[in-house]
Amino acid sequence: MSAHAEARFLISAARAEQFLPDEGSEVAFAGRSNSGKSTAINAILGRRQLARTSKTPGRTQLVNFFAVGPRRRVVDLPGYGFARVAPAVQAHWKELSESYFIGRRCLGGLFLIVDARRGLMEFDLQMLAWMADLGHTVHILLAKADKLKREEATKCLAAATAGAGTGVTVQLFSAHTGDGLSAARDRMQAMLGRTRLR
Ligand SMILES: Nc1nc2c(ncn2[C@@H]2O[C@H](COP(=O)(O)OP(=O)(O)O)[C@@H](O)[C@H]2O)c(=O)[nH]1
Ligand SMILES: [Mg+2]
Repeated sequence: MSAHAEARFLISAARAEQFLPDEGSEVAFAGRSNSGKSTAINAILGRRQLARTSKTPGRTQLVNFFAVGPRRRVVDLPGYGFARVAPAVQAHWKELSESYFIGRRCLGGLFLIVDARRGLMEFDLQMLAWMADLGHTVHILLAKADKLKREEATKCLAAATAGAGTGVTVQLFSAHTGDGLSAARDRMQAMLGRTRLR
């Protein structure tokens, strides 16, 4: 039985005015393009094709909202750090992201998706610093952990935990093997239960 059998797509926002009202509670997913964000959302919600996955990253600059329960949402943010995107696209990413993160009171927490083979990169660290500034809770998924040998995965987890700093939680995750799936679901539920609106 899926954890979120009732999960459904709500809207794609290309501009801040299209964001859903700041009410109820949300968990957002961010990360580099191709880090495994959409795949993680699908796995956590137990829905194969809910969030679209792609082998040609960096195209979509949309904020996708999904309902996962009454007044509970998951938000798939546009990926970042894709070297080939034009400056105008980068500026759009920044504008959309600022509009979303600054003052989003219903945001219970952010899932930051990181490719476990790469570990935390410069832009991930900038995101972490920004979220700390804004007071948003962050949980890191070291995704595609199935691509690493056990000792590499252990090292990756230790390095990311050290690099992420205090207050940030970190775990290994694989949508393909289900490794870390129940821990990720538990973390998401906890985040959805805490909001600055109540
Ligand atoms: N081996 C493996 N590949 C994955 C996993 N998660 C995602 N991928 C692959 O990584 C690529 C990018 O995934 P996607 O979810 O579209 O990334 P996004 O751009 O961050 O949303 C796709 O080819 C996925 O099949 C995983 O857990 N294990
Ligand atoms: Mg995606």
